[in-house]
Amino acid sequence: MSEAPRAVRLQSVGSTQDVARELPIGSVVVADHQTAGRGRLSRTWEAPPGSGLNASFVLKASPLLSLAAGVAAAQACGPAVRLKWPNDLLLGERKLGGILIEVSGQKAVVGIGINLKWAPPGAARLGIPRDQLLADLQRLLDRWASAPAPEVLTAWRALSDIVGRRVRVELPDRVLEGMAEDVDENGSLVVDGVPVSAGDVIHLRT
Ligand code: BT5
Repeated sequence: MSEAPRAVRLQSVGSTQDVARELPIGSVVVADHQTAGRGRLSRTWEAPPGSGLNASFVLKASPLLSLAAGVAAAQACGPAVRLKWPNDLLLGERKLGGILIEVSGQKAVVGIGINLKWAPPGAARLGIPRDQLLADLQRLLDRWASAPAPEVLTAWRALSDIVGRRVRVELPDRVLEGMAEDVDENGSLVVDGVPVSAGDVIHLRT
């Protein structure tokens, strides 16, 4: 018999990702504060206690989950929020939130951080109640994680303004500059015909 999903609320934790990793698919972990919140590539996610949403959702791994999670998070935040590949949430060109996906086997732990009452200098925040955002996020993640790939790609393209722009992509081992042509069915960004699966994008002015 498979284990039942859990909803865990914590006051303080190192990272919600590490608690969620041990739980079955369908579980969610939310914390008021993370003492070691993390971003991608060993970077730090900063948020004072009670200042934002720190949540990790355990979902079934799938190739387009990263884009599906981005669409769900952007829609949960409201119509002004846009996506920057791979998965920054932007409000007025400033970073409002981020998504970290860690996969092990069949399981993907989707960590979402969104600034609500506080944001670091240069970043954005959204003045909405955390629990309402969490409920919307949960509903939209379920919907988009099981949506057909063409629908996810269409929704992601509509929420991002990257396609058709010149970009510089900082890859772990090199820098690539060119035209962002599309996102493909693996969630990769296609730059001058080359699919890129991990990196940071800087939009260049034309
Ligand atoms: C991300 O990484 O944007 C993914 C962040 C995911 C955080 C969630 S919270 C729940 C779950 N548990 C965790 O431990 N993590 C997840 P990345 O694209 O690597 O961006 C990290 C960079 O964003 C940092 O190096 C800072 O420059 C910047 N940053 C840090 N905290 C921020 C904040 N609160 N708002 C805006 N930018 C921030």
